[in-house]
Amino acid sequence: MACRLRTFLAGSVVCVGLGALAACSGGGFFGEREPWRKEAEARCIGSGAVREGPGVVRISAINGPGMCGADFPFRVSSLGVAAMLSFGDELRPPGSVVGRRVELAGKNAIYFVTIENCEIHETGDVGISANSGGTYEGLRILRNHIHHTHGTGEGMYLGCNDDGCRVANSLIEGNYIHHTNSADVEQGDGIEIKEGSYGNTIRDNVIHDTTYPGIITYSTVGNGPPNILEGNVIWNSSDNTIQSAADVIIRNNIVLGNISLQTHQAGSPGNVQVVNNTIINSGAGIDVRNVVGSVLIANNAVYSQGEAAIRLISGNLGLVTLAGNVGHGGLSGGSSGYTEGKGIAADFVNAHYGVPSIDVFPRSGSALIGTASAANVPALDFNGSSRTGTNDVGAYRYNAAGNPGWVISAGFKTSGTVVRPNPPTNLTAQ
Ligand SMILES: [Ca+2]
Repeated sequence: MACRLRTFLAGSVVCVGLGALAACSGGGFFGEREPWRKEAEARCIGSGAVREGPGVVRISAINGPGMCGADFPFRVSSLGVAAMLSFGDELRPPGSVVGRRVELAGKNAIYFVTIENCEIHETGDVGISANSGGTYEGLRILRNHIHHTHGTGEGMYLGCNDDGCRVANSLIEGNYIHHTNSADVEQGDGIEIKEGSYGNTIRDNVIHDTTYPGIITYSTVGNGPPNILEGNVIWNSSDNTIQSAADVIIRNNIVLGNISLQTHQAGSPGNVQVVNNTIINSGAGIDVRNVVGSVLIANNAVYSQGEAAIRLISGNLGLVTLAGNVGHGGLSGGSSGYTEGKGIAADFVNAHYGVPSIDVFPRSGSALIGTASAANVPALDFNGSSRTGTNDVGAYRYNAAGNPGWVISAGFKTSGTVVRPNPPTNLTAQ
């Protein structure tokens, strides 16, 4: 599969100018692209900030209102530069992906960059990073294969510590990330969404064999809407499998490990929803510490071999709502919203406390079928199937004919039965 990196005038100087002018225009929705944008693009190209060449070629105009369209978009495709990949203030062609990382670097801001179908491995540091600019908005990191990182070793490192920069309204979808746990890796998170980042959707990624968490998110610190983690599969993390501080929706994931809600940097659990996940672990399935705001834990299938399935440990536990959870191991720190199931063998087609091969689709007669809290059932399930008219616990909507979707395996998650709506693209950066 060809490695494709596409950028629509990602130079920060240009985009900051566009953003500022968009704000001055009143922020309304435009059905057609405003003429001044074409003029601004032409001025940018005329300034020499963007240079065409063998690896940077002009492609057809992209129709779309506001900042979504581009009259002079470029495709960046050439490989072989000795330095790390870098986009930003200077638009440069990408370097070799093998042995080097992809870095999105800009002093001020980067918007609407797509990194798609790349294989990134044997890196000396993280696989893909976006942590030296101001705000990165509208990134699309799709179907990349990232593995065997080194150094700090994260598969993706998106944003900065303590809201020093942030990734916003971006889509991280369908990537396969594994073995960020080499002996020389210092951290090795699968996907790390740093503090202050907001409005990102991280979905349908397959992540396994990580040193630090498979997916970790921090607080948005009030910058924008929560991040959404959905439809991901994660196993074999040496740390928490999913860890979040605050401002997150975690739904329809299959977690062969645990979910931990806990304080990190400025964030503590609040504005959190953990809904319709399937969690199977030798230890506790869900741990909740230092609660400071609303936490909803609903309709999860949580099977723990040796501990409580759900542990409410510390903070203002009066702010935690539990409803419709089913599992094994019991509930600690709460009194309702959890029911003991029939056991891992009776409730799933073919599950065990371990790694794939595993099939956590509900078995006929499962305690998961029809027992969810109806008020908290999401629109879709792990496969992207509609849950309308159903009421099942865990990541899957039950189907008597069996799992209609992808079988969990060490590889890319192939598409479900419907295409989920993408995050908004008609965005105006401030
Ligand atoms: Ca890290």
